[in-house]
Amino acid sequence: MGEKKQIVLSAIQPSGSMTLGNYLGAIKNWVAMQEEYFCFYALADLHTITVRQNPQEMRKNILDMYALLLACGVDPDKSVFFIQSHVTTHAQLAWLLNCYTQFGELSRMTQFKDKSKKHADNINAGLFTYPSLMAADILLYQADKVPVGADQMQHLELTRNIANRFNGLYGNVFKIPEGFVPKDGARVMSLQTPTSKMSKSDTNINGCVYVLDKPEVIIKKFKRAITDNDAEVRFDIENKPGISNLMTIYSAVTGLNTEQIEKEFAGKGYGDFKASVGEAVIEHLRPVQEKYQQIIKDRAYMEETWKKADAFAQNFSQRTLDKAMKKIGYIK
Ligand code: ATP
Ligand code: LTN
Repeated sequence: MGEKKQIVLSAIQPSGSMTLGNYLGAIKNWVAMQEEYFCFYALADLHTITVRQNPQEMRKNILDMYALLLACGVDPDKSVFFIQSHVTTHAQLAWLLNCYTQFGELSRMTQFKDKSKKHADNINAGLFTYPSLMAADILLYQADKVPVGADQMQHLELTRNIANRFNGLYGNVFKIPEGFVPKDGARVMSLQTPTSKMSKSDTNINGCVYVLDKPEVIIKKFKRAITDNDAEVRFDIENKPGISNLMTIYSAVTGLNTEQIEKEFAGKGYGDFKASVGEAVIEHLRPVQEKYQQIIKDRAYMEETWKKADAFAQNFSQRTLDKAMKKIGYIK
């Protein structure tokens, strides 16, 4: 771990089972970035309770997600892969940043508006201030780059605004981070409503392919994917959102570009195309699924891994928290 490497931070919520969207839009990129950057990756389990969770399921989701990320290739020898709730500085800095974040800014967040509609019976304060906790996650580690799916760019802009505001008042406390959206597969849409993103907390599970879905389930979901009536495999997000989404997925798992895919399926029906996408996804996920089955059985290894990472993260982030508190006027 070279000293001069740029710092990367990203996180994923254990709010359900990892989707193909999370994997292609975010996690594949986490794995790739480990070679070049000093990476902090977190399981954002504090964020998860902004939507009500069942305790037993939550424990299972945390363990599953931790094991699955290791299976995807997050490497504890290269990166600091920790659990957010185990590192006390996150909640602490989030409180401070709440007082430097405006009501109006938070009200404009698309995710807040979407989730308020989805969970109209529980529009809690945490759901509203979710972005200041996310800002704390990032700013604590003086991150240079934050790899996220396209849906998170708005939160990243807000993080930069909060950091600039704080630095404007107190001098250089926080590094101003840059969002980083991968070129391929950046936004995977639901197979059932291809105009909204594939999301692990979605209630329509047919729209969502999970990384741990069995092959027969994956094929079935792709065969049922919503398309259109003009029977031509052509990329056109506006008029053919379903087919374009399938092409995005196919491209991400095969490495073929749009033109090559259009050529491969010229004159063929949607049935053939959907089956090919399903098969390619199954092959792509097979090694990840196999590795997951090994890791999830080894609780001792997982625990040892996160304890080491938690301690490193605590120590590293404490320096930023101490500095911010001192600047604000707290005494030791
Ligand atoms: P939830 O439904 O609980 O909000 P989510 O599936 O939206 O969860 P997050 O844990 O919020 O996922 O996000 C993890 C990472 O995956 C983020 O970087 C996010 O941008 C990315 N991501 C989520 N959904 C997609 C998608 N459909 N396409 C591409 N990237 C995605
Ligand atoms: N809100 C993020 C998850 C997340 C995150 C972060 C991402 C929590 N903290 C810090 C990047 C950096 C999401 O992807 N929905």
